[in-house]
Amino acid sequence: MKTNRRDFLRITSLSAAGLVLAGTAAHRVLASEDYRGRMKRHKTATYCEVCFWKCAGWVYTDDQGEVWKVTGNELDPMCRGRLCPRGTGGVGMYHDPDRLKTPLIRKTENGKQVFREASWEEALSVIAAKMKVIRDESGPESIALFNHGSGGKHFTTLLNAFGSENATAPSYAQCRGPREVGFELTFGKALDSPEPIDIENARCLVLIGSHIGENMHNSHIQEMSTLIDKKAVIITVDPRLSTAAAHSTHWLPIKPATDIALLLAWMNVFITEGLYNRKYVEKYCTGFTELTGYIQDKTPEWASAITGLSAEQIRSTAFVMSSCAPATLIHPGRHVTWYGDDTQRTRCIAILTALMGAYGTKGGYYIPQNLGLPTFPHPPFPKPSWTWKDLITERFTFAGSSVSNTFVDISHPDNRSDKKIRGWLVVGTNLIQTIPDQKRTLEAIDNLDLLVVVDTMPSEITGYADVVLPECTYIERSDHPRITPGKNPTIALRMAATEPKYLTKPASWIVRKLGIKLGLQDFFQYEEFEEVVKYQLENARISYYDLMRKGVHTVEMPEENCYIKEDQDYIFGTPSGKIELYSAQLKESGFDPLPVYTPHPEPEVGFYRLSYGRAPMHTFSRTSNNPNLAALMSSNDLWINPVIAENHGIADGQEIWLRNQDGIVSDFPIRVRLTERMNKDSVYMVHGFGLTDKRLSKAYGKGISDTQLITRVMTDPIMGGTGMRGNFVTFILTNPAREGKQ
Ligand code: MGD
Ligand code: SF4
Repeated sequence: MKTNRRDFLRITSLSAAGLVLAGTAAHRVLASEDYRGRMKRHKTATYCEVCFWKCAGWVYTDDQGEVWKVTGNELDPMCRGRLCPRGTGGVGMYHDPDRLKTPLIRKTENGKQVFREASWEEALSVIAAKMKVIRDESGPESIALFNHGSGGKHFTTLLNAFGSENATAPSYAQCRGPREVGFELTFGKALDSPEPIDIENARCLVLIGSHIGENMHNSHIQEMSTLIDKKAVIITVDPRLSTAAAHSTHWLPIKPATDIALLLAWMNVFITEGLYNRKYVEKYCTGFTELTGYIQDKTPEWASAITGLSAEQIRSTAFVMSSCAPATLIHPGRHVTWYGDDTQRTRCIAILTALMGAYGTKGGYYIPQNLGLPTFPHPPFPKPSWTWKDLITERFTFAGSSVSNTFVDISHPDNRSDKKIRGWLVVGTNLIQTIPDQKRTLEAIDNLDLLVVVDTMPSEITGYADVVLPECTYIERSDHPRITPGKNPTIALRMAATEPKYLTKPASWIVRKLGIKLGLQDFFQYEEFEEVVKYQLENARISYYDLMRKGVHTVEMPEENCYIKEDQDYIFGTPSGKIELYSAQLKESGFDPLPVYTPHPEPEVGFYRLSYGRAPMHTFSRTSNNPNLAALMSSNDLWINPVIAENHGIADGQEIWLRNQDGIVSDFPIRVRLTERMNKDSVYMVHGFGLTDKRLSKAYGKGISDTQLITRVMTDPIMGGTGMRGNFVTFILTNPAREGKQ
């Protein structure tokens, strides 16, 4: 199967075969019927897969199983009965005519690589045979899983049963990882998702480069709008006048890459002006003396020269924050892999939170309550001879989860370690758009013996696969129940609302069939996945049938469990049992025990920092081709400050191309949007566009891919996160294809 050169294959219309099957799913409850009972509407419990907030909802279908709409579930605290525009548009994933429709196998025909249609039986046999060869030659650990979304859990079981624990997801090293480590080091507990932040009770909300409002996380957005209505203080630190900044009481248009200086200066004001919560700090924190000594010279005046903010702005916002404390919530951010010192930046947020006594406190960070469900019985998993942990401890001491880019490294031809990855299972993640430094990812892919991609769409990663497996959408499948920690933890059900379209299958079905072919049938002792769900719920004394009717099961907890009680001897999960302002753990491993501001590279003349973010109607690249959401926003725009545009002779609405500092030219043009909301040293675009597969009929060639231009990665030495904001671009005003680029 290995090819000398792995040509990118566009999935052509040959995959259009297959039937639309009318649904008779057994998990529906009657929603309504007309007065003669002729037209019945049914609803089926689900949770949304359009982003990872996983709001619980209802899929409405008619008697024919045709999907009508998806709505929010009133009982779910993640959405409170209202889905965001993307969630409502989720039915577009089901209806999208461009969906993958049948398994595909790469073959060479007349010296040319093409995909051919295959039956499930053949496709899974090919994969199983290749996995066995890799296992026999190099050990089962040589198979890795890249996953994102609910399919990943099914495939993790398969991988573990096979004898490998090498599973990874981009949500760590390309997203939340640094903040998990920053909080773990300081409070002894990572944050996880959903973040345990008490927005609804905050009196002051501080957003640091956090695009809340553009990045729709349903319940948090709803809570933030309540704060706006209540006229609570909102402080937004962002070089760009983001949606959140536009709704803020204070907007601090900081110079990019200097946030640590601002955060240190805020600490300086808190301590030197005696604004911190003395009682809380004395009772729960260690390292206050070291911190006090350290921040003496980190004055607002010092930070002003670095950040471009006035010393008065820095000082006065510190006073505002302290006047609302402890109900002052500094949002920890979500996509925080920016400049490679991101763990230290989130450590700053954690330290300031501790100084205000805002951890374990109403209006700050609450202590989330959690739930578990019993595991469906299976034999113990075999013990691998090595795992990702062996790689990480050598490289990134504090990584609490696997680092996807490390998996790329040990799959790459330049890997000299005895630990090698030879096969990838890629489930629900478009790695080409997701991991920065596309060239390196493609070199690693070219070096693989097996690449299996499980996706709903012909996303770019499918073009490099040896075998493509079409998964059905979340609307057509049952999955593991969602377990969500919170003030009152919840369990939400997702059951198939209709039959899978075409020849698509759910991940649960795929892993079971593949598992049987690999001789792992003992790990999959069920016929239908619903048996697993029933077992889990019933052994937790939750009625499956009740949950089918309600969709969400909530465990009411006493509110006081979420907050540290006054004078409680609370023991934190750090080695000292205290909040570690000064981190002895970092010091022992050779890192700065207190966060240090380091200047980062600046753009050369004529170049601008490439900044990127989110739009309320899209999630990464997974929604770009969704017919409902593409109708709302079909392409990204390039935000440019009018002064910059004038200097370069660029007009509003003009289409231009970009070239980055390493000479990479964008595949496609992007439309310019002139706006004063943009600072003068950066340009901005929404991530997830500029897709290159022509089968994505609504997304192909629309806008620019930020990832294509992110060739310089600033790796966080503490946990391996890939800082992506150190890339610079300049403008190309005429089509570079005419000059031989394409
Ligand atoms: P997507 O690009 O949306 O995001 O990384 P990814 O999760 O890889 O790719 C999702 C893929 O899942 C698509 O191919 C989609 O078709 C497929 N899919 C959707 N639903 C299903 C399903 O039900 N089953 C299966 N099998 N497949 C499905 C996100 C990651 O990207 C994250 S979390 C962050 S925060 C980073 N953001 C980011 C950025 O802002 N800029 C740049 N340049 N890179 C980034 N990388 C990171
Ligand atoms: Fe779906 Fe929106 Fe909820 Fe995300 S926030 S899970 S897209 S409804």
